[in-house]
Amino acid sequence: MLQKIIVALGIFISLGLIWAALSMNPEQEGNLQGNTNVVREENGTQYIRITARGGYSPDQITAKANMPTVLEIETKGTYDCSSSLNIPKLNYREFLPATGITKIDVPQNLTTAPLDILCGMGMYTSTINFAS
Ligand SMILES: [Cu+2]
Repeated sequence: MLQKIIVALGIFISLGLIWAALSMNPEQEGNLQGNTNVVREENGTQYIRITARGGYSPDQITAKANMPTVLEIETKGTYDCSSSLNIPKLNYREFLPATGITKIDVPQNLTTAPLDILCGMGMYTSTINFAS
């Protein structure tokens, strides 16, 4: 009897752990993603991919300084405030489509100091740091 209860408890706890691991995974991936799929270079231009949904991910990015740069802001069923995009240094303030990729040019002379991206109310942010 006791053995059965222990086995049942074991299964119950295992399932709980698996469920917890599965449900945590997407967020962890987002945070651990780092720069691997975020910054890429093509034909002398640097592309920075940022996901806008419930905030901006990643929220800290390191890119190369003094390079023609294009931001690619990706929305995926984004209906929250992060679709209202504000980039003060670019005088950019637009509503993004709920789903899609919006490309924004960053002039090379603005790729030296950190560039802040904010939602319309300023509660979500992401910062691109340019390192030479
Ligand atoms: Cu907001």
